Formats: sequence, C-alpha cells, structure tokens
Amino acid sequence: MRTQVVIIGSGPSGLLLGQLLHRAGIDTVVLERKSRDYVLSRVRAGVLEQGTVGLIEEAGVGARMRREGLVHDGFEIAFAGERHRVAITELTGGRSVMVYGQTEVTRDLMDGRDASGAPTVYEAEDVALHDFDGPSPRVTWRKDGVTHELVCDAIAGCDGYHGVSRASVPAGAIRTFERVYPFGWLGVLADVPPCAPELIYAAHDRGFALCSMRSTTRSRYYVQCPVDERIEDWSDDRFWDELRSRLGPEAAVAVTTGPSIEKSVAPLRSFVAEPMRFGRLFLAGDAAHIVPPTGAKGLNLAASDVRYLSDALIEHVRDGSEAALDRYSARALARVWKAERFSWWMTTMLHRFPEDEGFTARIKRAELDYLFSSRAALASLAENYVGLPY
Ligand code: FAS
Ligand code: PHB
Repeated sequence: MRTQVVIIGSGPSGLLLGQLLHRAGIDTVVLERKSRDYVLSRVRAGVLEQGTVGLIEEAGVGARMRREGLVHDGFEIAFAGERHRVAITELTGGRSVMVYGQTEVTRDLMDGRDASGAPTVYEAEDVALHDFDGPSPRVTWRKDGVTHELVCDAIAGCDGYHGVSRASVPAGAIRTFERVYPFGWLGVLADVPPCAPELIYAAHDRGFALCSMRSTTRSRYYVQCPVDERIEDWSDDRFWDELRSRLGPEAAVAVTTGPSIEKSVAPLRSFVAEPMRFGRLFLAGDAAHIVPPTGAKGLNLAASDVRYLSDALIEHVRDGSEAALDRYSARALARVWKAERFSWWMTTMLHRFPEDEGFTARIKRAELDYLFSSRAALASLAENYVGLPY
C-alpha cells in the first residue's frame, strides 16, 4: 500500500500535522500505538500560545476552543507571602494566551480527522521505520496479528519522547542534549472552581506549586515533589494541605478542595535531539524535544514544529522543492532552543533545588525581586510566555 506521508503518533503533533496536510490535499495515514481512549485519558498541557490557537483554527477544529477556552491576559507569581501579576497582554502590546486543555485539543483534532475521512490506525503494534535514508521510505506494523506495510514519500515522527522514530535513527547521526531535574510535578485534576481567575505560579521554601485550570468549574493543580514520589503516598487531603502551605495565606483560603479525578507524577527534563531530519524522516514535537512544563511550552513547541513541517511538506508536494524540507530542522531548532532556555530559566527560578542554600538562595530571591522591579525584565518574561514569533 502507498500514501504520501505516514505520521507516527496520534498526539497533538501528529493530529495537527495530519489536519493541515489533509486540508492541502495531501494523503496521510496516522499510526498510533495506543487506543483512542487511552490517548484521550492523558492529562497534560493547559495553556495555548496564540500561534497554537491560530494553527488549531487553520486546521478547521477551533470552534469548541473558541467557545469553551478561556482567554487570559495575565498570570501571577507568588513568593515571600506576596502575589505579583504579570500583565502579559499589556506588556506584549495586546497578545494573550488561551487556557484550553490538551485533552480537548486532541479530542477536537481526532474528531476533525474522523470527519475528513483520513485514516488513523489505533493500537498499531510494532511500528517500524525502513529505508528513510532513501526516496521511498516504508513503515510496517502489526494489527490483529496481520503485518501491514506502507510505502510513502515522507515519515513524520510525532511519537513523543519514548517513540520509535528517534530510536530508529543511527546513533552516529543524532546528537542529544539533556538536563534531568531533581524533582517532579505531582498533578491533580478536580471538579472544583479555580482558586483565582488567572494562573498562580508559587515559589516557596517547601517547593514550587502551580494553580491552573481547565474551565471555571475544573481546576488543575501541581506541587513539586521528589522525582520518585509514589502516588499512593498522596491522599487528596495531603495534597490539598501541601498545596495550600505553598500558596501564601490569601490564595490558600481561596482553594476549594474536592475529590481528585486524576492524580499523576510527571518527571521534569530538558531534552533536545539534533538534527530533527534524517533523510525522509522528520521529527516533530516531543519526539525531538522535551521542556519542563513550567513555561507551558511543550505543546506549543509541537505546534510550531508542525507549522514549519507542514509548510515544507506542502511546498515539496506542490512543486517538488527540497528547499523548505532542507531548512526544517534548523528553523525548528532555532525556536526550540529559545523555548528550552525560557523553560529552564522559569523552572530554575521557581523551584527548590537541593543546592539552594546561602548564595544560591539569595540569587534566586534577587532574580524574583529584579523581575518585579523592572518593566524590561517583565516584558521579557511576558514575550516568552505568550510565545516568540514563528
Ligand atoms: P505526545 O507524547 O503527546 O504523543 C505521541 C503519541 O505517539 C502518543 O499518543 C503515543 O502513544 C504515540 N506513540 C509513541 N510511541 C509509538 C509507536 N512506537 N508507534 C505508534 N505510536 C506511538 N506541556 C505543557 O505545555 N504543559 C504541561 O503541563 C505539560 N504536562 C505534561 C505532563 C506529562 C506527563 C507529559 C509526558 C508531557 C507534558 N507536557 C506538558 C508536554 C506535552 O503536552 C507534550 O508537549 C505534548 O504531548 C507533545 O505532543 P506530541 O509531540 O504529539 O507527543
Ligand atoms: C496546566 O494547566 O496543566 C499547566 C499550565 C501552565 C503550565 C504548566 C501546566 O506552565
């Protein structure tokens, strides 16, 4: 069997790429290891940059996001018992972010793909990539005991950090850069109203905390925790107590507690693979890079990769040009590394590290004090948070 582009992974990267290529008349097949329900069960990102919002609308699946998403023009940073607002829209000349969960983005993209009639194979086992260093790459997989093969013009590796695509690249052809943080995030989803109208990022001696949301009736909270933390050691009551201890008095009393409907621990790492192209294999999203979620960049970097890759593949199919495909990796990595820097900076500034004693502790406090004493420093934070230009 043959198609133009095989997309591995039915997460935001793969589905968004599939939609944009389909709308340009390019045939794609998405291969996903898990079931549709499993993919939708994962609770991840919550904040969309305007560029991501624009791409979701260009993909033709933005209606529910526009109806249900919350446009935010600021967020807060709490430290030393005080809360400070970052007025991102005022600081960036009118730009904002959209609070709309990744789960909902994925659901909208899945529904859009179903409506387009473009095929997705869920529960595709043993996906394997072949001959992507030549003009006719192939992908094989097993489904219900039958082995299938697709010949294509290009493979998009959108299969996340643990996917098969990056793992299929010869070791000598790829270089990786990584920083693993000595802590994780314990996240709770609960059907309780948010404790504040905007997100609150809290830096505290006990550790970082984040108050986010999915709607005006559903909240998403995180506390920094040891990287090997066991979920079973965290009752809901223990979580709510720890969260409130890190928020400062005013926000703490505003927290509405309730039963968790999801509770998980995510490790934090910074990771980049270079390059992002190997012959006819193109990596996009978490398959190529990971950021600590502090800066809300993971999903949004996946979106900018997809912008660049879809443009390049469309140009190639339309006029045979290799120019944009040749530029893809360098163009994507230029934005990736700036988001890696911002996510590392925000994580370092707001989290408690083992070495944060004495001099380092004073430097971190000075970083926060400087931030809220300088419009230039706040403007820099704001322009990164809303998303640097594509
Ligand atoms: P994804 O990992 O979402 O999707 C990859 C898909 O490929 C998956 O469905 C997987 O099942 C499939 N796949 C893997 N191997 C395969 C194979 N061999 N064959 C076929 N399919 C295969 N970002 C934020 O901005 N804010 C957050 O708060 C945040 N929290 C996160 C929490 C966790 C636990 C994780 C892991 C990530 C978080 N992220 C967050 C980042 C996250 O949102 C990613 O950036 C986003 O999911 C990237 O999307 P994809 O590149 O599509 O990768
Ligand atoms: C979330 O709502 O899950 C979220 C929001 C902002 C972040 C990270 C996670 O920086």
